[in-house]
Amino acid sequence: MTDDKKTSHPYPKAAGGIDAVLSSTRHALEQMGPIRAARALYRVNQPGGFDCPGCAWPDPQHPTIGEFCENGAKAVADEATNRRIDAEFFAQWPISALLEQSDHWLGNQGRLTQPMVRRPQSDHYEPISWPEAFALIASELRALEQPDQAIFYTSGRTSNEAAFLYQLFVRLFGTNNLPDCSNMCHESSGVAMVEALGVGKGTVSLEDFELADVIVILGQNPGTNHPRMLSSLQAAKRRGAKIISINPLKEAGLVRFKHPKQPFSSATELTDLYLQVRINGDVALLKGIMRELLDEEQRCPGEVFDHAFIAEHTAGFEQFTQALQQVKWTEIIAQSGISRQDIRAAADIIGGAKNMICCWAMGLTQHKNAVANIQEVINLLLLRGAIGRPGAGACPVRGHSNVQGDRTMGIWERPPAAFLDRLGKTFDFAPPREHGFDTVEAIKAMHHGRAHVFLGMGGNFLSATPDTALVAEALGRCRLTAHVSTKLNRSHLVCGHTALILPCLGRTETDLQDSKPQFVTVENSMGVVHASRGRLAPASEHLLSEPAIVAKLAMATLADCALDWQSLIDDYDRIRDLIERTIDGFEDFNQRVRTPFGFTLPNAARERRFETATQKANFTVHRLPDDVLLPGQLLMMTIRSHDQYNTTIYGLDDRYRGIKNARRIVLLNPEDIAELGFEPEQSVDLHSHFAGELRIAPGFTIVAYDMPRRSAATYFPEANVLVPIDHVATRSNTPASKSVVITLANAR
Ligand SMILES: Nc1nc2c(c(=O)[nH]1)N[C@H]1C(S)=C(S)[C@@H](COP(=O)(O)OP(=O)(O)OC[C@H]3O[C@@H](n4cnc5c(=O)[nH]c(N)nc54)[C@H](O)[C@@H]3O)O[C@H]1N2
Ligand SMILES: Nc1nc2c(c(=O)[nH]1)N[C@H]1C(S)=C(S)[C@@H](COP(=O)(O)OP(=O)(O)OC[C@H]3O[C@@H](n4cnc5c(=O)[nH]c(N)nc54)[C@H](O)[C@@H]3O)O[C@H]1N2
Ligand SMILES: [Mo]
Repeated sequence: MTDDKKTSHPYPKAAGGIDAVLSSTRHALEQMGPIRAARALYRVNQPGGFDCPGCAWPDPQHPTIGEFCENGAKAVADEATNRRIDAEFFAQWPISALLEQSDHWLGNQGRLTQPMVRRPQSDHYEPISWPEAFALIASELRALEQPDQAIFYTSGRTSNEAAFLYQLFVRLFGTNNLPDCSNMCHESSGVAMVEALGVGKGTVSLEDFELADVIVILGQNPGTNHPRMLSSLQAAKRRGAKIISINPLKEAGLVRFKHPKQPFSSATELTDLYLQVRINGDVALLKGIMRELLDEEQRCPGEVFDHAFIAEHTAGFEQFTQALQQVKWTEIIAQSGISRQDIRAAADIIGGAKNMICCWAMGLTQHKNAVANIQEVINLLLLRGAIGRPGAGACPVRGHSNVQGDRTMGIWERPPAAFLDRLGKTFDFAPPREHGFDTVEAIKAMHHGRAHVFLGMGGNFLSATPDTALVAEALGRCRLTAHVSTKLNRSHLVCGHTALILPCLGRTETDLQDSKPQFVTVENSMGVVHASRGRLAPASEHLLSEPAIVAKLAMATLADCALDWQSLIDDYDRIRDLIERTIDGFEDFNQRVRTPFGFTLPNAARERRFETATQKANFTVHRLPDDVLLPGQLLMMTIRSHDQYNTTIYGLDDRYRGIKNARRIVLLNPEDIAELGFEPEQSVDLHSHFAGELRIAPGFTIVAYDMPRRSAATYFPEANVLVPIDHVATRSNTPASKSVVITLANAR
């Protein structure tokens, strides 16, 4: 085999640098051409411009031109592409033939340009007018026996304005069936933090990163998924802060970074202590670190724990420390895979630092015991009094650019009663009180014939959810599936009886309503709400904005609704006025959001007010997880490559991991490969084992990789067929897609 054909290559010495600049330029030019590329990228994350559709990492208050990253540029290029899909494309391509194509190919065909319908039994999408499309959805919705038989999914790019109208429409229609991508993402963080701190959001701002002395990064790969975060980490390091990275893989972006704006400067070593924890070994590791801190505190009372904070602001400290003393070191070391010496080193760094921030993402949230993972992080922060103090706090790093805002707007299948009370009062109706379906429950409801209509506001429900084959059956049983989308994806190809594609404007595009340009608003990962204005010409004259689609759907569906939906669409300020009347923290919304950097929503925990059951921040006690791997079994995590945005595949490389031109790969420890009797570059089938059920994904190439024993890594969404629908996090119901038990078999 020549070197070029091999999937695995040495990985780069540093993340960022000139390669990042070259890669973003190549994607931008390929998709947009030079003029559109320059126009689009000039406006990203600038006051008066649009919010990057990449991740939810906040923008600095003093942006310089080019305030985006390689992967932000790819996200912009993907939306602002010059390529188009029209009616002729769908006439040429039967749905059955499109299903044979890869996700990469589907996404590369360009922007959707007009509404399309797939009639029952047909193998083709054909054009449909907007009024007919709305009438069709309305008639299917009105034909349901109960509103709870419809499902209204949301992905996290939807603006605050669209999200607010959408949840209002859905609740006026009569259901709380509002599952969203958050159910698969940071739901575990929300559940864990609400119980422990009284807020479901992070407690830090970007300025806190300028004051932190130690930053702990768990289960997150910012070099790929939040590249702008590396600038904050670099600045922190240059000030002398320490970084501890906790991750089974040695992610290049956590090791070394070269700022792409200074590609010829020297690289910064980011991580001081890299702990290659076993998959799902975090509870054990965190307990180990806290145990060391406790021992040190007992040796030097008052030196390690923040007793004033603990006494005044927390509950459950005694039970917590008692339980911590019971944990056996042998179990901590076996489960975490980290030596006592390294655990001690982490405790020394943490104990010696005044201000600590803990950041985390999917490596903690997508496990059976995800809520426990996050609550152990909170326990650690509480011991050090590291909540509600400058330079310290909890930082769950969100994914989609407005996933946090969508929740604030009420996209939530379990809305708090107080939210429904206010909504009912503002709009003079009785909102449904029963909790709706989350993502996993929605799949089961469709599969069992308890839900018959699926509407997706963005996203790619089929490919993003676990157990792909089962979800395909579930969607196939619906009377209607309809997707509001910018780009073609696999969810459009697995149709209900009737299926609709409703193409919408993207964030980069001008949104004219009643001949006036509108802007929308978004909330980033740190609770800052700001405006986003698209400036590019829309991909097609037939596109509608998301708020307009929701309003027209509401007008078609809700016969006796007194609300003047059209006037809301004519001027989005009117939507914002209604948000202000319904949701706390949005006082003078229209005025404050017009300031260059927007405004920050209140966050009680940041002010050391804990709106929990005890009115204190709660320590929580968790058992060690009881994962048992039988001989030959491995624990598999499904992760993102550098060339994808969730289910959108930009390319086939994973540069920071040295992978070229391959996505159906499985990363394994070299010793496991040998012990199991396989070889690198060999093709294998992956078998997933859960509760006596077997799921198979054929044809994965083995790649030897520096990672803990008995662990495996594959890419999402290719490996989603292996994630069992019932394998979910306790209490948050998030699919446990980072702990799937697999075995390897010779490829059939
Ligand atoms: N370019 C780009 N940007 C994105 C996205 C994208 O797909 N592409 N997606 C967006 C979205 S929606 C989200 S939610 C975020 C996701 O951002 P991340 O959470 O960074 O994404 P994942 O690839 O799922 O990475 C999880 C990381 O956790 C590690 N990990 C897995 N299991 C464990 C474990 O048990 N313990 C520990 N300590 N670590 C573990 C993996 O090795 C990996 O480094 O990124 C957002 N930004
Ligand atoms: N196995 C496994 N599964 C996972 C994960 C994992 O780590 N492992 N991660 C989970 C996570 S964290 C998340 S957030 C979910 C993501 O789940 P989703 O949010 O459902 O998926 P995306 O791939 O982000 O959705 C992409 C589609 O959104 C549409 N789109 C893009 N921009 C816009 C827009 O502005 N408006 C509208 N209306 N549509 C738009 C395009 O048509 C595109 O095809 O996946 C989850 N699934
Ligand atoms: Mo996410």
